[in-house]
Amino acid sequence: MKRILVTGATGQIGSELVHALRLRYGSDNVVAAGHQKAPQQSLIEEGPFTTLDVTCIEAINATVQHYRIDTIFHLAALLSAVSEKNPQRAWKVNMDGLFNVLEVSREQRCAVFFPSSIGAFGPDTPRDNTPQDTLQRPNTMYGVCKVSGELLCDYYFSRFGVDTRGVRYPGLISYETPPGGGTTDYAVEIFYHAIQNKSYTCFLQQGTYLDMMYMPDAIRAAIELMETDVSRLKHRNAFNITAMSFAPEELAESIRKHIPGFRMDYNVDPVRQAIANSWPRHMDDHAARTEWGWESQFDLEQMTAHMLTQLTAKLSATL
Ligand code: AKB
Repeated sequence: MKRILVTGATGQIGSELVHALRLRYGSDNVVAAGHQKAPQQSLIEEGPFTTLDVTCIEAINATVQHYRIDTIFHLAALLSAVSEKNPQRAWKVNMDGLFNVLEVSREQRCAVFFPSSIGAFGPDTPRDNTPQDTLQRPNTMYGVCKVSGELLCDYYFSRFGVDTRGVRYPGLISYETPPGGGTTDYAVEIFYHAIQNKSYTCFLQQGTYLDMMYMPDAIRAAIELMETDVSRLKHRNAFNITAMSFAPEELAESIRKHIPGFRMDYNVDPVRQAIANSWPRHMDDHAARTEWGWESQFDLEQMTAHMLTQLTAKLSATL
């Protein structure tokens, strides 16, 4: 990786991945690309930023040629709840976007990182210790796009030799950029509400266990996988990775250790609850551990403490 393009750079993962890649590979060598959302000041100040619509293959091609890109982290996508509201648009952005990136990468010989998700699984998948290779019949448009994306990445490697790699991310928790329209967003929102109001109304019901990860682990996973000597990889795409699994009431309890008066009640959103009910409770990530040494660093308590400290400073609040 010498010259890197990050699509979806203004999003939850992108904004932090760009920063980490720039520290590692040099600011001028990492091009941040966003589309509709206004870019954070730091994205523009730190290095090159461009506007890029991933549904336009000519625009991707021009960007890759202009900046002499050799690696694309393709993050531009709609999240699960938003995709359910507008499945047609989700297909266009999530699938056409990926297809365009892979086509340009085939022609321009770029490596590609594609983030799949726990959303690539469905109600028939074993929900506990979800195996790396198992039944995948998702019943959401987001999931259909993710599982198709995993297959498409495998295909572009086996058919055209494109160096595609990727992970299945769990719900991601971060304080820099809020997620927009996911099913696991409650695990981020809760921190803002805990700090600002000492109470939160959760849209998933008690007992909804889902895999989760703190953003520093997620960023490290993407970079480590792309830097791994490829001869170590048996799988290339869609590695299960996880760091913790908890239900909303356990996250609330963890926050209460720092904010004793914190209250949580529930107003369940049936759409997001149905999506969550079709996802794994806890994935088996031993393939990632053995093939490229994946290891998480933040558990629930460490993540909660770090989130509260960072977000309190960001919001200029006191606990
Ligand atoms: C979402 O909730 O849509 C995402 C995901 C788990 O892929 N955070």
